[in-house]
Amino acid sequence: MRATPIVGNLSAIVILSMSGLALAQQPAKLVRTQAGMITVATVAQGLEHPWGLAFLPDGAMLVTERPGRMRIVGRDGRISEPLGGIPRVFAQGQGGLLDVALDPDFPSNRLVYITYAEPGAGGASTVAARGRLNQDRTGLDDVQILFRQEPKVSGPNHFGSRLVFSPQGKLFVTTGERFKFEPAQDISTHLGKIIRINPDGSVPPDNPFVDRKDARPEIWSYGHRNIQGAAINPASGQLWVAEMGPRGGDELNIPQPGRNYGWPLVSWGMHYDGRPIPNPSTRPDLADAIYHWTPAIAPSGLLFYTGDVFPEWRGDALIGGLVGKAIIRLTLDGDRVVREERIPLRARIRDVRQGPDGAVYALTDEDDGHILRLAPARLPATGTGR
Ligand SMILES: [Ca+2]
Repeated sequence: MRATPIVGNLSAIVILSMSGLALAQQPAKLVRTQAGMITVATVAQGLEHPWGLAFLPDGAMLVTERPGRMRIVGRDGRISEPLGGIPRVFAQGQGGLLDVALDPDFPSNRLVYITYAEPGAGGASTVAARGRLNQDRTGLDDVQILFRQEPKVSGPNHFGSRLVFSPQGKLFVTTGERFKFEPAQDISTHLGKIIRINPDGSVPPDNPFVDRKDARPEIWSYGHRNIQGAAINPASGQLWVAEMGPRGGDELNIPQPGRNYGWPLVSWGMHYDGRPIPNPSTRPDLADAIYHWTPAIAPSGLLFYTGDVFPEWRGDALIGGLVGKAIIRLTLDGDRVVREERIPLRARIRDVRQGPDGAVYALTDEDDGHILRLAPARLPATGTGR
């Protein structure tokens, strides 16, 4: 589908009245979508490669920056100093401080979960940890590692790293195969896997490989390449993931326990050097994607929209596109994708989240990264948008 052009700008005064934000730093852009005109406003900027975003109960945002910092961005757009307590990260290439998520019981326990690339003997690997946000919100206390991907390997690519709580209170951690290909098929490693653990890091006894001596018990599913989009679909309660393909072949999967998602045995894409990955693109003994993209969008960030601000989007999947420089909106019929729309944002989109106000927030993956807020345009009666 062709991208819709960004069609104009609103004055800052209009933005302030629409968004209620005190510190909108530049005029919002107007973008035409199938649901009508929307505004894309910058809530905050000057974040260095922001990666993960989690809303605190009061509407402020915890935001990670890939070089290894976490900050709180207030509802007014004010950006805090870096929080204390963040472990040292492997900040090279795609590595660094990555996702952030709140405990489902955060209001009572103040637990914050993070993923990051951890340096160590052999190279680096993806780690999930948690700590307690202190009362003055200046740092995480008592940070403990919950999951450590093994083995550590060299190279700065494919750390996966989304954190998702299931409705049953289990914690999913997505990983990548660290650009090493075959280990995604080897269930004695954590490379190219979806991990399922209890919030304290212990292994749930109903994980699919707990009884296999040749397997890591934390594994939920395998044969994945690099998963940077993940969310629970509230319609089914199931985990959905958006996964980076090689050259083309980005995938949307609904990972079932113990199943093999095929990488690198099969793919809808090609190797970067143009060599084909053996046909066919899927096999009956492997789980296939429910949807795929060629050319690649490079999906990062996945949200099922449930808010009131965009009634036309309710139940849809919104996916950030790094290469796509857009939010990709998928209309669903059960577990099937029936329609796709691209909402052009002219920036690499790293994460997509729904705010407590029902608006859609996105992070741009740039040296000067922005938090964007998408909301319907409510033009003045004499508006210029026609
Ligand atoms: Ca696959």
